[in-house]
Amino acid sequence: MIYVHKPVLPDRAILNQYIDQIYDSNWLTNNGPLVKELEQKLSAFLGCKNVILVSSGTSALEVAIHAVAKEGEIITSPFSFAATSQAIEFTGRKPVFSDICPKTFNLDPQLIEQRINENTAAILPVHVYGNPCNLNKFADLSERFNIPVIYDAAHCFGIKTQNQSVFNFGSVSVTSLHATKLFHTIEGGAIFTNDDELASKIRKIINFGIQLDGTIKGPGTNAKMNEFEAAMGLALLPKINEIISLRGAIWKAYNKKLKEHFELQAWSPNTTQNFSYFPILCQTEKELLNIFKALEKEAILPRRYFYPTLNSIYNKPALKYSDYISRRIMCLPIFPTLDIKVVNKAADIILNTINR
Ligand code: T4K
Repeated sequence: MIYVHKPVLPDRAILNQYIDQIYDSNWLTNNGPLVKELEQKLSAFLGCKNVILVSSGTSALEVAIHAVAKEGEIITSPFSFAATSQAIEFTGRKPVFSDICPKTFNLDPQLIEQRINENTAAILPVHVYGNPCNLNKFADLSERFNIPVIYDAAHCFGIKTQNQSVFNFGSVSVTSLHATKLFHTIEGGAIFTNDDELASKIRKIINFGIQLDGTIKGPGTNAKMNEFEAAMGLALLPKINEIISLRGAIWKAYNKKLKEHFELQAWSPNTTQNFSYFPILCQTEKELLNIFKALEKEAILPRRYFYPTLNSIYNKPALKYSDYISRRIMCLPIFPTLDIKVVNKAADIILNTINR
């Protein structure tokens, strides 16, 4: 089976060196030495001031919401993975959906203002497939209405825009370090902020709300990353440039064959790519289903990221462009060890199926 992703595993000898350290120290979790080392290395590699490692991308979202958003409504995108709106609901806030731009697939900032009211607690845009949102427009909204922007940057590891990491934007940014991501810690996530005071608050929230003097102040949870997860990240980090370049070769092979036949995502200017996804926009949902069937026969399994749209979870009416894109979008397999022959075969099956 050729799945949409295949997790990268690090060199065993390098991983073993880190596992040996865990056995020597007998320190398994609670802000251990390997978590600290990985935070420092990620801060240097990404160029981000404060990197706080946590147990998942979802817990990163939940903690970020608790840290910066009052109770109330959070305006977000219906075109995302379930974690985005689930984190809003799980923290007791109400998701309010706004439509996306049909070219970038990101929340359209022009439509946000009409949804802002006195109950608005935050805006939570998603950089879909790693494509940065219109950062200047969201910064402007944040400043004018004095509401925080929490970026769901789950797909963005290594992306640079405006000459710096996309994680540096917003009141706070979060990413996923799940096994299916280009850089991972098996399960895991990270929170990024330039604000030292906020970083210190977040560090307390992820550790039950325990303060420096030992008193406990809510909100608090257990969202800590453990040492084995950090070991995986430390062993993988030296391979990151190779991982991105192998993905890039696959992305380019798909692009060469398919770009004339499908509409592709419009990428933000002055922005690098990490080649996490290769989404194609089919002309109709029927065409998408036909392609799925044809690929499945050859054991190639793309995914409908993201279908259905998140507003359907809450029985909210569909939004025009989110619904349009969600019904037609398909993400093709892309991972570093994917054979280019399989990529070409998948592209040929697709082209034969659409017959245009
Ligand atoms: N925000 C956004 C925008 C997100 O996309 C995500 C997660 C989050 C927040 C939350 O972050 P986390 O809490 O997950 O850190 C997968 C990932 O599990 C999920 O992390 C990711 N987004 C989402 C887009 O994709 P599924 O339900 O598609 O996972 P699954 O198990 O079907 O895996 C995808 C494919 O990968 C499978 O077809 C087979 C392959 N696979 C998977 C695993 C776990 C392997 O070959 N080996 C493996 O170990 O969600």
